[in-house]
Amino acid sequence: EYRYPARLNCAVELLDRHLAQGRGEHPAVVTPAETLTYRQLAERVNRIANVLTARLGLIPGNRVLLRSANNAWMVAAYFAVLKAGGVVVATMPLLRAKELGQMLRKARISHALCDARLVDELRKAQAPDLRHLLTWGDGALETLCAEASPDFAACDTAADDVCLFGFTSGSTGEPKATMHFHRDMLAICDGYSAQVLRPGPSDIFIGSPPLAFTFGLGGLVLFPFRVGATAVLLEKAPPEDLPAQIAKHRATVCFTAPTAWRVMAGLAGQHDLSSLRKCVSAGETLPRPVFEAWQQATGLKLMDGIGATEMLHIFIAAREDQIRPGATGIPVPGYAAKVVDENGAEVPRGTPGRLAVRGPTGCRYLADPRQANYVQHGWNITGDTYVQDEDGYFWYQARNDDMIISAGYNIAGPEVEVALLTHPAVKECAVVGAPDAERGMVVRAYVVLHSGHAPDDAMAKALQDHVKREIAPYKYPRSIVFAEALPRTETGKLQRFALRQRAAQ
Ligand code: 3SK
Repeated sequence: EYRYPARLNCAVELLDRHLAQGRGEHPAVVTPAETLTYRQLAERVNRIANVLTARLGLIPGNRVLLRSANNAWMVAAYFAVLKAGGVVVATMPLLRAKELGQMLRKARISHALCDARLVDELRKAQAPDLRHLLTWGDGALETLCAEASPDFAACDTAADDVCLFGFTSGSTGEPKATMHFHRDMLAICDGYSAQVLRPGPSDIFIGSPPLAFTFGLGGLVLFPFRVGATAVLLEKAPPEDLPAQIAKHRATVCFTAPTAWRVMAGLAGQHDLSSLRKCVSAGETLPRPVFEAWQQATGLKLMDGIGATEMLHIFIAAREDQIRPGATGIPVPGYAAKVVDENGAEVPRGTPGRLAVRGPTGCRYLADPRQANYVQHGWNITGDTYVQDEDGYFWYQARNDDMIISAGYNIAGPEVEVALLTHPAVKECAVVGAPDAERGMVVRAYVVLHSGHAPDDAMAKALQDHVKREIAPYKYPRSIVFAEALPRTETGKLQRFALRQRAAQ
């Protein structure tokens, strides 16, 4: 299904094609600072590609670190590297010198393009292979671009040349670089986007994930560009502000995480969100109360999906007419998924087990022995526990290491979280196992309360009783710890491992 020519440069397919087909004057990128049509963006891309190759000696296969918030220069730099046959290594703006150094060394990065506002940490990073560091926003790259030609002939890359290293920190340990090909960039557009999301050229995409996270790359750049639509890029998109931005830009497609949708549901009534057509939730499992709150507030169904940096993007989801609230969905066309036991044998429908998936994209870690854990017998083992029902729908239970075994019961932490979230005092929560002499583990909930609620024993008891009413009483959190905030990764994912460590102390 995903057949591409043997020679393929994804930048040509995603960007230059629109000029060749007469869509050069359509807005490609809108930011608070500027709006670029496809033609203007292509020109900037070409100038940067000329700077990279003619001035900085970039050759195909060189790895280029990009460091920026979501803006038009970041997108142009991204496509310039792709078009020149380089390998993009996009990094989260919040990363520090230590983490940047790990990536620079692991990926043997030779070139870096960086927003001048973020360059200090990069300069502090130890990087023996880094030969060129160029900044924009301070005039350095801009000056070279002004002197460079606006034309650039794309590098004649192969469809399966690596074009992107997506770094993932996983839950702990050394960051891993996942390698993706030029054809993978198109496969996620022609798979998840074309067949589940189904956008058109008049769509206006908006959202919060950083472009360095492949969730953001796909949702805010590749998917709109594949169909010649418009991407609104915001350097900061806190959920408190996103509804106003959606209203301002008349955005039609929004990508963000469940925690943001939850906040936005509370604010929806204050804004005109009538332009919105598609609301994608991923990055973490979507609790059913959030699905319901958003539907009640806007009449729209949140489109849940599970993706992974290893798989490049979402591989299980559902079109709006296929959504079953609470289920993640069914495999995106072109992917196969099953639930397996420890030995890789498929378990009966209705039985929890490890999710295994394969399709046009998949995990290829750069020089990392953990590859053998992730890909087993040709299947990607994502680290999630799922149940598949009789109709083929996949229902998330937990990350494999989020299952809590307490007095012989198997309890999925996220299920207890969903129950807690239906209590009006609970703003956020995370449930992990805490060691216990009697029961092996007990269910512990870390709870952030909405303002105006007291974090006292009476509240803890009220929450425990509430959970016992919502789900099987043996799952209730025997231990409740009130917190001001929960630890999250730079992509906004809950760091349950940090709470597990805290619970073990
Ligand atoms: O959930 C994730 O981690 C993810 C990663 C990459 C692309 C998309 C998603 C949802």
